[in-house]
Amino acid sequence: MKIKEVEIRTIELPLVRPFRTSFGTQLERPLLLMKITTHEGAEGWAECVAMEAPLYSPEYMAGSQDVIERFLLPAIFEYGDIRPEEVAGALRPFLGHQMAKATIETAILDAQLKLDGISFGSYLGANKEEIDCGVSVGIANSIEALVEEVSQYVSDGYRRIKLKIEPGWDLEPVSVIRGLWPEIPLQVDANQAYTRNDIALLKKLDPFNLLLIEQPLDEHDVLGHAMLAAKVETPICLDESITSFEAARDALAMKATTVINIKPGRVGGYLESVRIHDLCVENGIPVWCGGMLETGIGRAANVALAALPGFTLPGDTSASSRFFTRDITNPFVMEEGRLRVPTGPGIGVDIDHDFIEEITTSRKMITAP
Ligand code: NPG
Repeated sequence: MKIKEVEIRTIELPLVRPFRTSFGTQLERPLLLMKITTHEGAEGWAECVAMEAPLYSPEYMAGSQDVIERFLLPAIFEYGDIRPEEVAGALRPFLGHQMAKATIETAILDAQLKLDGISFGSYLGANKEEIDCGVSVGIANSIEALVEEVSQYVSDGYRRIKLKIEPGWDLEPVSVIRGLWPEIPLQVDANQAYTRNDIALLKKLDPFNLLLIEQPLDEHDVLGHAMLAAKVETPICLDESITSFEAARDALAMKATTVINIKPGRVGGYLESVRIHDLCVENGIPVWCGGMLETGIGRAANVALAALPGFTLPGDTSASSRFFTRDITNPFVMEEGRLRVPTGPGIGVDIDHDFIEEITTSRKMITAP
């Protein structure tokens, strides 16, 4: 496939409610959208999951756009006729920037699969038609507000609740929610907010029968996670630390993680995600699909990935309405706590061009030389 033109837009979607994590509060979701057009007449779409500021990962929107325009796209143009499976190799000389690389690979994959008439799910190896949905619940202003929000999600049908935690907002919210919903699959996510000195505190989460504690320590402290995992009963799950297949392989070898959150943007794309999935399946390690406040474009591809056999835990693959009043695609609507895996070619969703136009904050066209 040969790329003719690339459109890069920034858009900004309002969130239905503020989303607070240990690294900040978001009121809206600004993001980078990419549309590629090929000489064969195909169109491919992808969104870049990088946030506006480098608070979750070193990547950030303007940086991703810069590296895409300055280095990554020129390398793809120079490659010429390219298949999705060749994109990672073509971009390998440039270090890091997994989210930017994932965007390009995903857009090319979408275009190729549309040409071939194959859905993302079939291509990746999905064996489910629908997937169980979990929901991520931000840090609330009070326990009462948290209980109200969780009640809403439980009555919406979500099959797993993830509470964001940080020092000072951990044991109490977990014990209250567990007390009110003794049976619900429950897990917590600290986004690196603790240190090795907090092992005794994190051990106090053991009685609450949590599915897992996600990324309690710094992303570089893989050994610290192994030390923690040896001391607590609750499974430890790495997110930010897993930036590639190799990082996953090594973290497993160190016993720093017994569950893995796979986020395609964080690891450089869906093909790398499948490699990590396969590694985990071989090693009997359950995986689940993380979320980064994706619109319907990113969500569609995530839902397809989450339908692979090793994804045995519900992911952060919630309905569009969890974050947005209006999505930029046909919305993902949950039924009985599940989302249907799109079956159309490529990511398999309809793009709402009018709405995208309305919320566009910048637009740039890049034509292949
Ligand atoms: O459902 O899309 C979603 C959000 C899930 O909590 C969620 N994501 O740390 O995993 C995370 C967190 C996140 C959100 C990370 C935004 C980075 C940016």
